[in-house]
Amino acid sequence: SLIATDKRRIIIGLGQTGLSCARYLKRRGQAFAVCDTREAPASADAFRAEFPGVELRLGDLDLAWLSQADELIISPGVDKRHSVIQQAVAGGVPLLGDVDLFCREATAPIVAITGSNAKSTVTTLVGQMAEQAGLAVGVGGNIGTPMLDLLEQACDLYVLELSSFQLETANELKAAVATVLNISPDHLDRYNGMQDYVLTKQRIYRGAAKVLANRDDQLTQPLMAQGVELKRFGLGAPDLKDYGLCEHEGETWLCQGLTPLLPVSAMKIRGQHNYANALAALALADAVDIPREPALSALREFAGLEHRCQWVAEHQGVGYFNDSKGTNVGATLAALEGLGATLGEGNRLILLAGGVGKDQAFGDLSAPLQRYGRALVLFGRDAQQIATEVSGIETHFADSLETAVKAAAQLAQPGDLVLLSPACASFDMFSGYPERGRAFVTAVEALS
Ligand code: UMA
Ligand code: ADP
Repeated sequence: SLIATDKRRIIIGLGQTGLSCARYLKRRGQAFAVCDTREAPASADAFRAEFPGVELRLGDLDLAWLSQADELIISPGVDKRHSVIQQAVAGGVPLLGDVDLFCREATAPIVAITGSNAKSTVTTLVGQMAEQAGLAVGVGGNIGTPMLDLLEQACDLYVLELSSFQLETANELKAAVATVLNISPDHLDRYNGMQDYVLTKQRIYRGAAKVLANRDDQLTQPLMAQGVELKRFGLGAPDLKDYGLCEHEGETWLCQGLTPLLPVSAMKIRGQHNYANALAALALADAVDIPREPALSALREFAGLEHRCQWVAEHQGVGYFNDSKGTNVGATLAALEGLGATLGEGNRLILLAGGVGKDQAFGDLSAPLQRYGRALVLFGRDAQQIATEVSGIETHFADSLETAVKAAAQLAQPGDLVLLSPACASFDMFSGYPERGRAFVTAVEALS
């Protein structure tokens, strides 16, 4: 139970974040209690075993109990607009999240990364750049490892992926460098419109020493930039100190100002969106003085995150890409546009798609397939529907992902790309997109 001599703290939410907060407070010898709005959260037994004697309240939130706390520490998945939480806050109880707890204690510089898309990719890249430079780097936040767990080991640098949920309660982040990579509509069930969502994302800039914004996305520009060193990245030719793309020796290069740094052909990740991600990562690395050589070396080696337009292998001159995470038409459009634009003269791509179509319309795939496609190979439950709605592309059917890969290998010519980006859920054939992606990799490996 709560000890009167200490601050009375209540952790709201018993998920990964709640558990990391509990471990953090226990390490510091501080008392706390925990609640979760579910009657039986999966981690309750584990919690009772790890924290014997600590009060755990389940089910509806109790206003009187929350109101006598000195601090409420809320998990990102819990909506702060919950009426009981709102009333407790109105009564004067401070509400904070793991970001504030983390920033109070962290002594090493923090690279703070948010955005609607590309967070995990850029976070991973900056982490690998720091590793290549020999730094002890802690990578965490929304990407997976709760950030408070990163405090258990000494670090030279922290790289944090922050969701808008986590940023809602972040007050003074004081990052060494902070970025909003891009903004497009998302999570609008949790915000009062787009402006609210944008302002939440912009909280990442609070107290930052340096800020990185996206030249091509006005909503990422800091609203209050006084006294802050501001850099920008974007796809066009950059201004003096900014990051962008330039033509050099007949090729497209990542560059800073007029200085070419790396030809995009030297990277395994492809597509304009990934060039933007590479530029952002490079700019962030520069901002915390990671040396150029290891940063560029990380860019050369990074093959993309698993299941996200991931380069898998080259077989007989054909590149194979796994975008099993492409579970809707929008994601597959991005993958087609991104990879299509990298095709050489006369080369085409073969798209493997299909599965559970979730009542989507597939006609929008026709235009990029006509522009970039050699063939479409369909599998899974809604293959026939997709074939009916997509036009102007040679179409084949396969009864498994394995036979789809074999068919694609037959159809492909040297220099072509084979892309698994199903535009569908996988549940007719797989346990989820990770299993589907692994099946693709296995089938590609079996080709050689
Ligand atoms: N809970 C309640 N009431 C609610 C909602 C949740 O009591 O109304 C409880 C849940 O039952 C759960 C607990 O709160 O037991 C905590 O859950 P949580 O949803 O806050 O999730 P965590 O397990 O703490 O994981 C969170 C992030 N999840 C969310 O923000 C939803 C993880 O991001 C993150 O990796 C982890 O912290 C470590 O930092 C996941 C995610 O889906 C990957 N993020 C969203 C996204 O990327 O779109 C934002
Ligand atoms: P997040 O962590 O923000 O969800 P990821 O790096 O995991 O982002 O990428 C998720 C998906 O977003 C990828 O499959 C890719 O298709 C798309 N994506 C990646 N980078 C960008 C970008 N710069 N702009 C738009 N979409 C992107």
